[in-house]
Amino acid sequence: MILRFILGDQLSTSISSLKDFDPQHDRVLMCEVLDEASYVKHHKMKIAFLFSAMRHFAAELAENGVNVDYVKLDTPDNTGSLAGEIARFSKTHNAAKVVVTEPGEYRVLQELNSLDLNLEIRTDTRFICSIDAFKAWAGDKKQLRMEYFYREMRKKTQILMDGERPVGGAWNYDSENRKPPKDGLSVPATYQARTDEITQEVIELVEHRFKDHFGELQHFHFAVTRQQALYALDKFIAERLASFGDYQDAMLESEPWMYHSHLSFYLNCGLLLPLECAEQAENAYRQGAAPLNAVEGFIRQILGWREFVRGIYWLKMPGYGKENFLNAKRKLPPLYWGAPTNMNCLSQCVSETRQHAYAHHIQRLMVMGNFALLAGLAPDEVNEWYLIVYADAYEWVELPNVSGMILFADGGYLASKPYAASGAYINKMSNYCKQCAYKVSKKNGADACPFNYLYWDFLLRNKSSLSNNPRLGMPYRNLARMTDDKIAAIEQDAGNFLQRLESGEKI
Ligand code: FAD
Ligand code: DLZ
Ligand code: SF4
Repeated sequence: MILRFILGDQLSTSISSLKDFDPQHDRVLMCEVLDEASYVKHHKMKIAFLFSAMRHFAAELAENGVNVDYVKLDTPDNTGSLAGEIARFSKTHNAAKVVVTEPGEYRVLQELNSLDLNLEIRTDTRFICSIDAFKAWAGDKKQLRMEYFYREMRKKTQILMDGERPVGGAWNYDSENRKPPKDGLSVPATYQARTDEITQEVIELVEHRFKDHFGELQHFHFAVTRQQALYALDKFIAERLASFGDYQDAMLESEPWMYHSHLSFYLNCGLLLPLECAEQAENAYRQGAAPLNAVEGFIRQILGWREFVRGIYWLKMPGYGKENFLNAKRKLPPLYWGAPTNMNCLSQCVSETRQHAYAHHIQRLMVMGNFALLAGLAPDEVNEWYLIVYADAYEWVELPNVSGMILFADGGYLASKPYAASGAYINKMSNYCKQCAYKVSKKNGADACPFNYLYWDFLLRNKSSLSNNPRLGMPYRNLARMTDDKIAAIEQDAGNFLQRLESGEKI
């Protein structure tokens, strides 16, 4: 018999490890293990979501006549590790072979490879670009650019293409996107799944076993079955996609979901497939239900960014997590865990993250990420935070976004310049500044928005590493025109602020 091992983020019946499954002889193994639930202290909602989705998936396989061994966290014989459970069940069933689809994390791949048994690791065909194909595309390029990779993915999948040409004549309609939020926007409610008995049992387990982990469970509403996830996809296409492009960067107080899709949880654990999401968006465009700028923007996130960061992860591991181009060393301040702060934008984003294990892209990038970059927070601490707090976080997608996109820790391999911005950007794209104790219009002084002086101080501090970057020519020229007094005021405000941050004072 062959033992088919399915990881918690491989909940797709089309997963390659199930190909050629023989229902007469083969068995499936799935396990909840303490090692995976606690190697970082994941958000409570993330654990509950994954355990519930795993239990539902195993039940569906069993209903379809598959012999499944499902190990719950509290099962007495549970060895607590993936390798331990594979070895245990391989022995129990006297398996001739164990078949698994390649995991999403280097750490797990190492663990699988440490097993002393006949193991076959198969390519994860849910991704559009295989790890080898990405390596071949990257070749020995010094810098990789998502835009060119994305065009290849459009050609390969023929999504949003008219033969050889992109639909509408352009590959990218970003210039039509990213409008500030309008007053009185009425954002549709996100999909809310009913909590069934399986989910309720898991919520109680998580409350009991992981009570000291960050996060709340009250608002649990995620889809936990493929059917529910498909419904969430339909709802996004019908109700939000048309405005996705326009409000992609917009942030509003008490509107955590905006016009984003909220599908990353399902895509990353396998309940949805990337290609079907992109195809459904394309159909909406072809039927006139959503404009091209929105549809192309959404498809670019999935065919472009998602595949691109995964390719970079496997290309650059195992060293990627250790890179620290800007030599950032500051510890993660307690405000990331919910300690009170007067900075309203940070406070809003952390509070929504705690409630929902979700924040949309621009909150992750331009608020939490921008602050981490400007304050010089250490990449390993920032990476761990992002891996913990978001229900869609697995290292293959989290690490390149954090080390590459927000912290510029890879020196520009993934992004052509650091996404550093002053308070003016946050003020333009949100209504956070209206309720803030700081004044976004003030550049210096005790009540000035800290993003304003931290932005210039970041450029000054990192001059030797960044001033040659052609995309930073303009800010460095502006800096060169500043008077000595202005520079001294920036350095003094930033120095005071960072000292207070380090001492744990409320900032
Ligand atoms: P939408 O805005 O609706 O986008 C549609 C889909 O596109 C997403 O579901 C996602 O699958 C994909 N996508 C969009 N942007 C990216 C991106 N930059 N990288 C990879 N896929 C993308 N995404 C994760 O899935 N897991 C993470 O751990 C994660 N960590 C991030 C950390 C930082 C610092 C930043 C800046 C981004 C991170 N992202 C991560 C990317 C992005 O923020 C999330 O995918 C998105 O917010 C999920 O919400 P959504 O499904 O509503 O996305
Ligand atoms: C994130 C996670 C958690 C919390 N628990 C489990 C688990 O109990 N069993 C499991 O198979 N996977 C779990 N995962 C996902 C893994 O930690 C890991 O991120 C992925 O399997 C990598 O592909
Ligand atoms: Fe954030 Fe500055 Fe605006 Fe306050 S004023 S919400 S700190 S950007």
